[in-house]
Amino acid sequence: MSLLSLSAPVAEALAQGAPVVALESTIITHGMPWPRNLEMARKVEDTIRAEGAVPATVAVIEGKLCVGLDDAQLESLAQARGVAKLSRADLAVCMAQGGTGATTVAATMIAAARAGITCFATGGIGGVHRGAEQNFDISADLQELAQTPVTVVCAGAKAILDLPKTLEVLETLGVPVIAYGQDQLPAFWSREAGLRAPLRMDNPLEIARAAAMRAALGLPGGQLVANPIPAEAEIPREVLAPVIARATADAESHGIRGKSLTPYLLQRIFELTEGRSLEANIALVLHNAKLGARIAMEMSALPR
Ligand code: PSU
Ligand code: MN
Repeated sequence: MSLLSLSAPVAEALAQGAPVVALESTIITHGMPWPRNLEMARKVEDTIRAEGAVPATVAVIEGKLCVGLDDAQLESLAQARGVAKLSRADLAVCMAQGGTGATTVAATMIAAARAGITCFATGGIGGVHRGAEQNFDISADLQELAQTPVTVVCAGAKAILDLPKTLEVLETLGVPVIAYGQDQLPAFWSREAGLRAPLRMDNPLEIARAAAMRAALGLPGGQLVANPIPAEAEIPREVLAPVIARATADAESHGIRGKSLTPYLLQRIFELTEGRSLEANIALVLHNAKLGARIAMEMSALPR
């Protein structure tokens, strides 16, 4: 029995060595409200197709680890309630029990690597949470980047995190953090985090070559590409700072922790910005899908 359930377009593209971009599903089930989540998921897939690559949204459906969903599967996932949020720790358990769950960045990377997909586009990765020195909340996404060979295109770590600590952990784990087209690290809803990124690259070919070189050296792990949100969609850091402080304080006073923290903060920031954060989130995901497709195309064109 094959572990993965590949959609027909994904199976065909992989067999031909054509470019494929993996996509996560937690952003659909836990990151955005219905029906904007479905609209976003469809647009992201269309953006990747328009660039000439094949999208592969990953999720566990009734125990099957699906790589590539059809429109009906996408729609039922977007509408579902109480879906599990799966990471490295619980992916296999959910599959063994025949459950249904959305994959985070970590679980999506695991599925992508198994399928032979080397490029993955998302919004933001998980990182080191504020107060990590007390609560030890560090996303499993960081460990995954250290061990699974997938290039992940995001818009930087979410500004709800402790960004300097997130960069330190990524450095310790040996994960290249590459700002795309600028020196500053982008911070999800804002173009700049007020921190210099460790690395900078300016075109998809360089990023594809660096991934190939990493593989040739036998180094485990992936690369993190941080693509700044388009200027017209950004929410400046100064505007967001008090909103994040308020959302974080609310999470604390309601005792929200663990897996629920990121979804809670995203929802609270959505309310406090009257929906502006969602518009920015959608814009940055589409922007990342486009860059992810271009990187996947350069990867598939490299000599093997
Ligand atoms: N990016 C978004 N929205 C999201 C996420 C990422 O724009 O909801 C999800 C991803 O699936 C990521 C997860 O892996 O949040 C991180 O969760 P945690 O902090 O619990 O590890
Ligand atoms: Mn966490």
